[in-house]
Amino acid sequence: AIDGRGKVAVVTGASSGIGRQTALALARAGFDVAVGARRKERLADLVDEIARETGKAAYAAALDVTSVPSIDAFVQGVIGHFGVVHVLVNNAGKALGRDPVETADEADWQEMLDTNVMGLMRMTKRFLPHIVASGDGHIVNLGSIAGHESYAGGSVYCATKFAVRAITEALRHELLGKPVRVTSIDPGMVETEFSLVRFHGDASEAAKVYQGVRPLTADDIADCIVFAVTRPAHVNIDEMIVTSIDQAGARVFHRRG
Ligand code: 8X3
Repeated sequence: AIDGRGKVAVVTGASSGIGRQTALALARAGFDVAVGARRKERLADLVDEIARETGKAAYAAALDVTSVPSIDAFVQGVIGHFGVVHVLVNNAGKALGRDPVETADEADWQEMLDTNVMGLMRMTKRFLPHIVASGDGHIVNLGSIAGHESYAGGSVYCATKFAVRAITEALRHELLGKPVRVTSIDPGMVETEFSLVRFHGDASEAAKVYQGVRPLTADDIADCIVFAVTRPAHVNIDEMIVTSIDQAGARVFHRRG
């Protein structure tokens, strides 16, 4: 494996969950990291942890991927700081609600589309010239098993993750012949704030998602991302679908007791 020394990696949605653990894991693998999230105060603790463990000074800035001015300021800040970007991990994303089409909240639909699709597109578009110019670039999109199979109550969330899969594939075609790899990491159930966010803060609904199963952890997915970005430059990991041993596909779980 090639380590991240001399390379800069950007991680969005880094205040918690998969984004946070990925930033930490990339720093451990030798990357310089730039992290963004809406909850900027939560990034301070991550920056401290990265410094403590790796001696590296991470760059942290506020980022709301649904806001064009916020994206522009973030991109400018990162480029101003490091001058180059090799790896972009498009992690910022969310599910909101698990209601059928008939009763689901349209504002939730809009926010998922804005974050998971438009946010990812805008970040990619702006960083892409820098990633190409790095000479050894990599875009990692966080898809989902929900980008392969839909389920009741998941119409728009699944649509956003099907969209991420389409975007990843299109990018791989567009970037063929350029020094940029494109990977999609597609997890099943991972225990993070994901379900608390999905159920608008309802902790008992969120807990039911993980009841009686051994869910993946954010670290399990961070491992996969680090694996993908530390292969030799000619090796493109196209897609990794990763589930808990207690999950078979998007809808089938093995629950104990
Ligand atoms: C998260 C997986 O199954 O909750 O993307 O849709 S699932």
